[in-house]
Amino acid sequence: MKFSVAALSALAALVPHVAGHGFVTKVLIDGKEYDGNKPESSAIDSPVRMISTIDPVKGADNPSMTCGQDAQAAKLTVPANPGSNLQITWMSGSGDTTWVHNTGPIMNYMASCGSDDCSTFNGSDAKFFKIEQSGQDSDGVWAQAAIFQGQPFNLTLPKNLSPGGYILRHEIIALQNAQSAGGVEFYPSCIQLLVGGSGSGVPSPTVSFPGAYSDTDAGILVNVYNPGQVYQFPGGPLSNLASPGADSSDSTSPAASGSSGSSSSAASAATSSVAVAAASSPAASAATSSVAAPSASATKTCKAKTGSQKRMFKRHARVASH
Ligand SMILES: *[C@@H]1O[C@H](CO)[C@@H](O)[C@H](O)[C@H]1NC(C)=O
Ligand SMILES: *[C@@H]1O[C@H](CO)[C@@H](O)[C@H](O)[C@H]1NC(C)=O
Ligand SMILES: [Cu+2]
Repeated sequence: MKFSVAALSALAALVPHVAGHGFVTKVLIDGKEYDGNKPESSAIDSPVRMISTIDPVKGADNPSMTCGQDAQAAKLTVPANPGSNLQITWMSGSGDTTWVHNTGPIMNYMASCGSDDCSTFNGSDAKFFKIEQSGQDSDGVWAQAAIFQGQPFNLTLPKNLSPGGYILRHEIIALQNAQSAGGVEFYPSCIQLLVGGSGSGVPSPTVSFPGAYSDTDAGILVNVYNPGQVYQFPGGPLSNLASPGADSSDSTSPAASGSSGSSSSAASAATSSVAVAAASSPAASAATSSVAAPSASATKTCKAKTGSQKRMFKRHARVASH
């Protein structure tokens, strides 16, 4: 394993770093599509708060942990309902390259904007409640690997949300360098939603960003390449409003702890689509096995000769590069 990590790092040094991060380029809400805001351009009519750079947020105490790098309120707050289905697409570079990281969790939080429609709401005062978390399946493949393959992330809003304005804080954490202090990469992105319906849920517990994470949390300063470890999600437990099944490979709940990394039944349901998608094409399944652990198989994938595997190899090298 030492050998293959070193080999990947050496290969990664050949690849430019600049395309290595990214942003939310698109969100579908019950089938209605909205473009994201491209960093460093003029704000468009979008519900996605605009960030200033595709680079990751560094440091759990960084004010940009709220909604991403220097995030500005979005022009739109768009309709949604309790139980709405969202598809969130991440891209890298200037929005033309598939997301380049495959290691680490995806988590989703919401916060009420109070009497505000979110258009001026400052998320640093918000009380966020966790509605979903996705980790690894029983083979160690992270939910993020599907984003790496170009799939959107699918999210169902809680069924008992009270009506009103909400910020959805959707977050990818990239852990490929998280074994070193400060190596973790945070990618929060906020989407402004006006939730209708007649729900009555009062969320609990709630957390703040920054505040919910610490740089030394077990899920933030972590060597994900340690075999057999159970990932500990940061940010506390799922809130009472989270849907059943919103907890993918939860390692923090008593039921799942001590289960040596295997998923709960809800977790298998939540991540099975990843495995199915991976199995459906040889290129994808090569990618998945290469991302599960940087082992001998990853090195083999990198040496493979087909076009798609070569492309995967290039991306894989970038993944390891930062
Ligand atoms: C939000 O509030 C924080 C803390 O008061 C402040 O530092 C930050 O600049 C505010 N953000 C915006 C976008 O107004
Ligand atoms: C999300 O749903 C879409 C549409 O059904 C599907 O194509 C995609 O693979 C799903 N994403 C994941 C990560 O399962
Ligand atoms: Cu990156």
